[in-house]
Amino acid sequence: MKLTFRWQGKQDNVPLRYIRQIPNMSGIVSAVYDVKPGQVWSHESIEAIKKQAEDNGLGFEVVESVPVPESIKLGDENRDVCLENFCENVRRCGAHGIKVICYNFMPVFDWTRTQLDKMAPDGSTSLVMYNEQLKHIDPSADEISLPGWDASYSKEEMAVLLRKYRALGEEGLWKNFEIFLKKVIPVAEEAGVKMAIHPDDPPYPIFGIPRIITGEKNLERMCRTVDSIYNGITLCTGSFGCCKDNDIVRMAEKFTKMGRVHFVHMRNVLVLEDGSFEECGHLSSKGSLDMYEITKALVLNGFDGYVRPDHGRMIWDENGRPGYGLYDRALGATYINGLFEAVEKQFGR
Ligand SMILES: [Mn+2]
Repeated sequence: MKLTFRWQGKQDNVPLRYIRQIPNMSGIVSAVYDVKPGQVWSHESIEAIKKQAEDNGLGFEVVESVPVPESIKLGDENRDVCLENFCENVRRCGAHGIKVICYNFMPVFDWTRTQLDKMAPDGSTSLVMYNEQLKHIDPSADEISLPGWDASYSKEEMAVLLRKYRALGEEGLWKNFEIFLKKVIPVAEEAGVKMAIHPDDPPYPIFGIPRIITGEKNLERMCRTVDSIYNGITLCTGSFGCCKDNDIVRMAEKFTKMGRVHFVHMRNVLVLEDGSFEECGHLSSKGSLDMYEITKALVLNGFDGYVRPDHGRMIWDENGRPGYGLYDRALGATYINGLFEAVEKQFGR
C-alpha cells in the first residue's frame, strides 16, 4: 500500500511540508488546475507539481482528476476534439511518471450533499445528505442548486445540461462511456498509466440525471467493455458505501482479485434509516462500513496500489474547504496505517 494525500495545488491551504510529516506518507494526489476541463495540460504545469512535491520529499504518481468534459459524456459535436485532448493528457501524465489517473463519468456534478457543515454532538462538522432537505426541490426542475455545486455553469447552461442528460438516459450514457473507454484505454496501456474510475457520488440517479458507476454489476460491465487492467477502479468506500445495496468488502475482494483496483479512497460513511447519509470519522465504529474487513479484503487479494484518506470532518477549529482539512484527514491516514500494519502482520503479508 502506498499512502497518499490529496493536494489541490496553489489553492490548497494545507502546505506540502505538513503533508510530508504525516507518518508513512509517500506522495500527493493532484491535478493541473490552470486550464479548463477538456484542454491539454502543459508539460511545464505537470512538471511544476512534481517538482513541488519532490522538493518536499513526496512523490507525484497519482492524478485526480483529469476531468471528462460534458461533450464526451453527452457525445456532442465536440466529442472528438475532447477525446483527443483527453488522450494527450494521458500520454503527458505517463511521460512525467504518473502511474494512475483517477477520473469520473458523472454528469454535471462531482458530488451531491445538502449541507457541508452539519455539526455532530462532539462539535465537529461534516458533509451530509439528508433526504428531508431534498424534499423542497422539484426533481424535474431545470434549476437546481445545492451547496458546493459547480458554480462554473450559469443557470441557463445548467438547465440545458439537465435537459440533455435526462433525454440521454442511462443507456445513452453507457454508449458514450464505451466510446470513451475504447478510445482511451489503449492510449493508457501505451503510456503505462492505469485508469481508475471513481464511483458516482451518491451512486444512484438523482434529479432524473443518469448515473452508471454505481456498484458491482455496473463495474463488471465496465470491466467487460474493455478487458484490460488499465481499465481500472478507484474504490471509494464512502461513495459506494452510501448505497446500502453495495457490499464493499465483496467488491474489494472481487475487483482486487481481478487486478482492477489501483487506488482506494478510504473513508467511512453513516447511512441512516431513510437512506440519507452523514460523512463521519474514518473508524469502523463511527459509520456503516467495516474498515478492517475492507482492508483485509484488499491485502489478502494482493492489493499493491495507492490509498488515500478521503473527506474528513472539520475539527479543532480548522478553517478550510469542507471535507479537505488537514487534521481529520491526517487522523484518517494514521488509522489507515494501523489497519494495514495489523492485517499485514496478522496474515503474514
Ligand atoms: Mn472518493
